[in-house]
Amino acid sequence: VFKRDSYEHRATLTENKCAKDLWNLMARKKTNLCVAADVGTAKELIVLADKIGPEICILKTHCDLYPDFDDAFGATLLELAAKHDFMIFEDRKFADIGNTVVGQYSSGVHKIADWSHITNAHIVPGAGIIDGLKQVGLPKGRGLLLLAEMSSAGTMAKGQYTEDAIAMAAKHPDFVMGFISTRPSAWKGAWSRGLVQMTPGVQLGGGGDGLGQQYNTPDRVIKECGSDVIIVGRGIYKAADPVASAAEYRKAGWDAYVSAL
Ligand code: 5BU
Repeated sequence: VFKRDSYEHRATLTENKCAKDLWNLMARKKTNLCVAADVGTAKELIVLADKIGPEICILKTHCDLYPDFDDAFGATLLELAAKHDFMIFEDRKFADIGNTVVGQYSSGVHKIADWSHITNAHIVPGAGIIDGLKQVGLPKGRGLLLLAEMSSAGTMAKGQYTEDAIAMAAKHPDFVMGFISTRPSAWKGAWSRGLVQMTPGVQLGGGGDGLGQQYNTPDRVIKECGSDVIIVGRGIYKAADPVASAAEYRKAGWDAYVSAL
């Protein structure tokens, strides 16, 4: 078991507003469950978010999946986030040069920076991508996750690449709020405990999906892999009863965290 500090304590170790808000939210609401709401339409997403909102700390979106995305999308989600006390994470995985991501993050069709508290980026372009996203996001109090590892089979994000992500995060403690990771308990490089570790590829039954996704159980992700937030998609929104399933994942994630303190 990877021993950890409480979420409350880790809130005091970050310089990023979003990370501080998230640590405090998780402690207050007693949930470390992020739902990946990869449903077919924005309409379905909004219905789902209203139903499972009480169970989650974060609603993760892929806004380019929804054919009915419109200008009201962000405001509607922000209302639900306030109503149910959760944060929004657009899983955009930015991957371009600084100048291009400034436009992709702030404007275009989706105007992500206007409504998403959290977003993420690949580090493959080098540190300029962080400078670009930070120019847009920091004045709005947003937070950035770096993809230090991925959950998919054969991922290139490992070894030195992961070490480089850790080093880049350390240079931007005001804006980088944490990582997407799969096994931070095994990392060699030192990283600030104010940073949040979020892990996708979570399902109670384990296994995979035939397209490279690899699943770990909530218990293993939190206790053995050293993560802080479990990200669950199909395990919840494809379940016969998504609300009951969200409650089950919430309990599994929270019990694992409490037992690792
Ligand atoms: P699933 O249905 O629980 O497999 O959904 C996982 C979600 O997490 C989905 O939205 C992916 O795009 C996302 N994801 C991932 O699965 N693996 C990664 O390494 C990253 C994101 Br980064």
